[in-house]
Amino acid sequence: MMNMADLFGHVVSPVRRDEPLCDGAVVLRGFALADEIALLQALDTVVVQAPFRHLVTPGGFRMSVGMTNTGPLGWVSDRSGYRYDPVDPLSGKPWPGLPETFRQLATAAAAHAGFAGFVPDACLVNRYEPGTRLSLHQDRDEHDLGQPIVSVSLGMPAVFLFGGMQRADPPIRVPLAHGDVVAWGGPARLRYHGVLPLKPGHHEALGAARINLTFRKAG
Ligand code: MD6
Ligand code: FE
Repeated sequence: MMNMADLFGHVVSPVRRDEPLCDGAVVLRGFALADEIALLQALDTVVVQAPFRHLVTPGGFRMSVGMTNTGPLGWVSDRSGYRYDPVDPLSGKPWPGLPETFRQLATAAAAHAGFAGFVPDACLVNRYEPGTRLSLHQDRDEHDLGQPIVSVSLGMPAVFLFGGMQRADPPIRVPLAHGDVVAWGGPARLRYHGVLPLKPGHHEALGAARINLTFRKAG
């Protein structure tokens, strides 16, 4: 993270900007930058306990995104379908506990976006390498679709596709960079979305990877 010092050498907060995407969805530019070090440290502790793995879709395709989870519930996919599970199928143990920095960031971002009182019980961690993509989908496996989703981008930049309520609705392209947060809910909650294939590159903190944290209230 680059901290900008003012003329007197005081460190001031990183640039933050709010960019509404539509009714119910907003990009909070740089919202996670102030917590960068703590977030990356907490991420390390999570992936040591629950490493990234490539899940299989119900149709039998290996997802190109590497995934893991932290929090009481984890999103998993296998031949039997999609579900939230309190147990990591790889270890047979509960998912790693939700780091306090993660929870605080998600709650603060949601409140800033107009969703006060958001308390996530699931954090899906996605890992992209150059060439990795995420096809258009809706997030609809959560019980209460009245709860928003908060998404934190770390590492290499990516182009987020933000579509409409039908898969065929043409999506807009939203560039997302390290530290950007997207919060969405309400009328936007079931919009189709995805990620274009990651371009080759490198990020100073994470190398040739993009990490996305999506916080949900799943149960
Ligand atoms: C990603 N994000 O940015 C994938 N879903 O890597 C998502 O699928 C997503 O960013 C629901 C809400 C926000 C998201
Ligand atoms: Fe999604």
